[in-house]
Amino acid sequence: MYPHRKIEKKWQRIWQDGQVYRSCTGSKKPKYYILDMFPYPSGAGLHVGHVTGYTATDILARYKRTTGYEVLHPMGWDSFGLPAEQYAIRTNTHPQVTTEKNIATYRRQLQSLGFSYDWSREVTTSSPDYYKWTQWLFTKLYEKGLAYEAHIPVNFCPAMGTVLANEEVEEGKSKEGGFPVERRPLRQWVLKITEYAERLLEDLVELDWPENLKRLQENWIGKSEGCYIDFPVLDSGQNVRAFTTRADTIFGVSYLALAPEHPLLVEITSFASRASVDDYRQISLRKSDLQRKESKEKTGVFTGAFAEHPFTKAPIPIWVADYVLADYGSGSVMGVPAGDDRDFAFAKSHNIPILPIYQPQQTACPDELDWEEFEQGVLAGKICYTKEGTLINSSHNGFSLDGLSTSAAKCAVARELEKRQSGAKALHYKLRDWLFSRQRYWGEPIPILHFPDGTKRCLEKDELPLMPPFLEDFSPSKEGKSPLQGVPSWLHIHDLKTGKNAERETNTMPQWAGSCWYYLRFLDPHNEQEPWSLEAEKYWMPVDLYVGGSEHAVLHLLYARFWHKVFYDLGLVHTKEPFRVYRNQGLVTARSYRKKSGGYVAAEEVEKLEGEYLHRNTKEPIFTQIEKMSKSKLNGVSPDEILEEYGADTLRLYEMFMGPFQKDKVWNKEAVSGCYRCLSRFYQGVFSDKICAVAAPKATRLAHRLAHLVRQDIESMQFNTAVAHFMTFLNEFLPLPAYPREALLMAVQALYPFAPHIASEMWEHLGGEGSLSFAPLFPVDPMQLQEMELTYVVQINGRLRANLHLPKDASKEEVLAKAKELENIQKHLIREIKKVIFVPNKLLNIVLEKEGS
Ligand code: ANZ
Repeated sequence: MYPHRKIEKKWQRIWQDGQVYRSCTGSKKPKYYILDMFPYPSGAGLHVGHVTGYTATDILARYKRTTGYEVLHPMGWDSFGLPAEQYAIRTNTHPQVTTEKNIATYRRQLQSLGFSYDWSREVTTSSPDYYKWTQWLFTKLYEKGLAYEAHIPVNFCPAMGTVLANEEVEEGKSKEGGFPVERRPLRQWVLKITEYAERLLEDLVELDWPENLKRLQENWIGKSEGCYIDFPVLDSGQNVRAFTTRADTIFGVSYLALAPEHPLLVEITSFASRASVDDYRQISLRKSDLQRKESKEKTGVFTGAFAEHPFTKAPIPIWVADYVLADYGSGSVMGVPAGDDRDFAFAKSHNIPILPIYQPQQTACPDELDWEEFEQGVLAGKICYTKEGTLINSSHNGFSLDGLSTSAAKCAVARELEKRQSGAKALHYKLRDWLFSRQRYWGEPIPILHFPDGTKRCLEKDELPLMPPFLEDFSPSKEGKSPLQGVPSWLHIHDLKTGKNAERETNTMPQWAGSCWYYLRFLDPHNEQEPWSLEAEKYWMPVDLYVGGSEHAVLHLLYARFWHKVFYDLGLVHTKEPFRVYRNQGLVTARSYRKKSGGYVAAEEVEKLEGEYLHRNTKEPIFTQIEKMSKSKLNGVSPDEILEEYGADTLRLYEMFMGPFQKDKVWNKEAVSGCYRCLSRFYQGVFSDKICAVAAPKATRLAHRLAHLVRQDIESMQFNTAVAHFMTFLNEFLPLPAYPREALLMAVQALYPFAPHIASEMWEHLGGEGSLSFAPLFPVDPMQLQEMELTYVVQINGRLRANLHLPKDASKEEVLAKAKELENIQKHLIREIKKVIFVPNKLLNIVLEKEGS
């Protein structure tokens, strides 16, 4: 209905050939750095779900340019790492080859959507001129003592032949691929992210990020304040030191439990218990932390040893139990069955006494229990009480907690422990150091040389990039060795700098490495002397808006914040945080079709008969479901399909019209054509003979109103309502007898960030001044917006008492405040207000207390 192919090609060529969206470092204008999460270029290409975020940021980038900002809007490829390598293995081609091919597809797709990226700044994490600097930054971390080697039990995935970070494992399986994961000790590189735990937590406060996302990071860091309590082991000079956040429960301790890895275990285990403890250890060490934490059954074995209670001096049995984790707190627990669910379960299955220490609070009684039953149960040690309350049965030799509240008791115990020198205050974080090595081919080689005498050194800047050898066979070995170990000519070298023979490190970095700093490389992507210049950093940082998927809430965003803080300490950046504002895009979902016998089928293979879905050929019944778009579920829609039929502007408009940006949305192909028709109608209007030079009041008012509403919506990222305003505008504007040019130019400008090709074509046709991409916005005349006031009905007890003229979308509070100013309302407010019912943009009903109440 309008020549979208011709128009879009034309403008894309103009933008690309003229490098129109190149951003200028150090310009006099205020800067706006708007960043997308760069994709890893998988073989499947983009689907329309990926495009929502990119469309939103492009709208903002284009809009900001017209409001006078120097905008940096870059794009690149996160092309190292597991997904790229897995794809290469599946298709039996070298990752270099597949990566290049996939990047070309992604670039073509993004360019055909008309995104205004500064393509001169494109970066690729797997290219040597990029990873040279990833390696160099690693050496900076190493020099700062933040990278170390350790033999640690790691999550090993035999199917993929690699180690995975905790974050890459879910319920004992690899997140990527769903393969079983087991624990194995391996020499690894680890980054000391824990040294930054407190700052990573503290600085969350100043970030404009969704609250739920901040909570996720907070929980991941998991700060716990508590204390260590020392329990002297009988007949040995040793102490078992337990970390607890509940020192108040000290009189409820009836056993101690050590993690199977605990160094004291061998020493204190009695002769008689040695065999059983040993067997237990062997079994436990094969389990992952997650399995150990989440197993319902709390297993364990008695060591035969006892420790002394610090206050009562009673002997306390010491057990080994694998629900106790080696690397949290001190790797041991003071067991309080009456106050902790895990300890309760453990005590029950091993016949350990349960010592009740709390008088429960009635408010803590669960709904399904009767209060009396609950109270009796807690007091008899038959029900575990994990809430706060008043302490009982907690005194010995003049030291008493009885009658104290939980918090008062915690303080009293801490003080007493200090006095007796049998404990200390302690702070713990759940956050673990970051396992930073992988036994893979397709990653940045870690730039370290090992010498025969056990010393090592980092490669220097002039020795980087350290490139991996070109391997035909890059599959991981089943023993967890890096494929690089199989290349002697690369592995063994004579080091010219030291004159010694050396062996190269064969581990590579995880896929997160490149994305920890890409936002900084965009600032200065061709710099050959340094990863970025301080001058560029000073001008552009921090990122003003970062948009991405919620799946990166913890990993990428935490790792990048960590590296950034290290850069800050090194004087490489001037802000403490990289991403000032962050917004999540909602998922795009679509209907998927699954056969009863298993396996998904494409929508084209399905027919609907009398409300039931059947496989077109076999007539087999089909289950349908709305799920996240993905290639594996065959419910992904390629932008290419839509581009061909309707063009980029329609796709962009529809992506935004689907629903609120930050909410999940369902893709509906039929609705795409509605957006296309809307653009066509506007196009026909603009290219009709109804254009006139004289202004007309209604047309002017409609245009100002549209401009005002759309700008407001863009600023608050409510893109769906902006599109709705545009549609309303068309419905009211197109029937007018004549189209004043000024009004049309204003409407074209409002449409531009959403549908830049068609808008540019119209701008040119109407003789708009200069390039639409940079034309300053027409000022909105507030006089033209008066129509935006609405009449609100004000009732008291359901009876009409007044009408109020107030701006559209006034809040309940605003309307109520205004209503209270009216005489006729004041007169009727004779009793207290019981409640206020508010129907936005319509009505306020004030309900008064009944007489005499
Ligand atoms: C006694 C106690 C009594 C505890 C009670 C809780 C409730 P958060 O708050 O998550 O930091 N703990 C300590 N070290 C552990 C380890 N290595 N593995 C498993 N559990 C460990 O958890 C702190 C609590 O977790 C500590 O407080 C300890 O149990 C347990 F009514 O000590 B508590």
